[in-house]
Amino acid sequence: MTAKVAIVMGSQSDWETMTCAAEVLGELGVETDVRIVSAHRTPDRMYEFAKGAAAAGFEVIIAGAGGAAHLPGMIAALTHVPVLGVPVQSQALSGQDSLLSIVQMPAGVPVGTLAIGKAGATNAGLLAAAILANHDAALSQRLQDWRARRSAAVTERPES
Ligand code: RP5
Repeated sequence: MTAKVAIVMGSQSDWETMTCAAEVLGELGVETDVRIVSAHRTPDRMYEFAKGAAAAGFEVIIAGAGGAAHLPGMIAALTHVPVLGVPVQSQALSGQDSLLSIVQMPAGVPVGTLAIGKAGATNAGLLAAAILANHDAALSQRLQDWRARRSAAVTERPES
């Protein structure tokens, strides 16, 4: 089976964040293809990946980057495969730069932008699973079970 979800990131340093997307998708039994693809350091690799994404069978691309985070937008410009952008928390501006770089796409080239950091990466994974679940009943059930377990884990009152 080939992976339907690609997780790409601009740098090895983004993996600490982006591993959260891979982790939750793993829990849901969704295979991922994880790569480092930098828009400014490996632009040819980025172009080749994005142009070939649909033919490679990817149905969702999760792209994480920090700082002047143009990777998700550039990938979205090169493919019609839906792109979920994860703003990685930068040191200089705590990820606000990443967030604004990713979220402010001009009309016509959408990037579904998540929260800054690990919460965003986890939610990108969950959204990717939900998208695939639209045509995968078994995955849909696993996702619903996952959510039900999370709800069941919340106690009614705080434990002392
Ligand atoms: C961006 O610059 C990457 O996405 C990363 O978040 C940030 C810092 O990269 P490194 O200097 O750690 O390689 O391209």
